[in-house]
Amino acid sequence: IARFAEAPAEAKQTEGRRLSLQEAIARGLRGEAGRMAREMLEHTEGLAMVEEHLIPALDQVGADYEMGRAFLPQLLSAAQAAQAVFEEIKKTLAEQGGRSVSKGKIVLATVQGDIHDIGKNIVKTVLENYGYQVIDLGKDVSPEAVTAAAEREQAPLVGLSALMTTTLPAMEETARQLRAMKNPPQVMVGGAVVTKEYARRIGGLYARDARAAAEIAKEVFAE
Ligand code: B1M
Repeated sequence: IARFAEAPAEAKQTEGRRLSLQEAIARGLRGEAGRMAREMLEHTEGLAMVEEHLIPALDQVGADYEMGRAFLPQLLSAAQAAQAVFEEIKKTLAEQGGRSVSKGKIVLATVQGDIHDIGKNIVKTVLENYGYQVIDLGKDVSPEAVTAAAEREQAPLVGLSALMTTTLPAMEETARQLRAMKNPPQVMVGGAVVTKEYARRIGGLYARDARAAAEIAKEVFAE
């Protein structure tokens, strides 16, 4: 894969100089990325690291994948390296966060057909960090399972994540089923393919990133 993806040329460019965290993630160097993240966290804020290094690295691998320059195993190793970085960020967030009082319950899921959960997991950690109790249903969750959980938990807010154009219909259907509940919760939607307009169209509140998700939660629970 490296040969066909012209990785040797790239490797030459970085020979003799230190890799950046973004490069370590993009190349799927899990151990290296985790170690660099630990060091950087001594002087960089966790969420800034997500925005400035983790997301750009995955965007780069995603673009290479789309152009046929990277393949699924590389996408997977980059995702694993990103997860190692996020584990380090989570540790520091846990040390800073005040979790003792729950400000309210939020049900969270990646929609049916979609197994991308890195973004959802970031949103979950940030919401927990802000003091919310998050019921995480995981990934590839059916509209019925989301609705059943919202009902069972009596959660005023449900968060849905989708990363693919092909799974947007599942998000729409889930939102539709949630709206049809007797006491419908507010629905917050996010993920790289979701736009403000799309969110409005399906009756959801649009969260661009994890910080925006926390802002929305604040507003919903203040009501
Ligand atoms: Co895949 N993948 N992938 N992938 N993958 C994309 C999404 C893709 C755009 C790549 C590309 O072609 N350029 C493309 C989708 C194309 C489309 O739209 N149709 C794609 C594809 C095609 C696929 C497969 C189909 C590949 C295959 O099997 N042939 C397959 C899908 C399987 C399935 O889901 N059924 C697949 C698999 C995978 C991996 C398993 C290898 C891995 C996922 C690992 C995992 O999640 N555990 C993976 C990865 C890593 C990506 C990319 C490279 C990165 C996604 C990511 O984690 N970004 C992605 C390309 C890209 O995004 N540029 C791609 C970082 C993450 C922090 O950002 O999730 O956007 P994001 O979250 C942000 C915000 O969006 C927001 O907050 C987060 C933090 O700021 N947010 C929310 C997200 N959810 C939110 C919810 C909220 C609020 C905010 O409230 C509820």
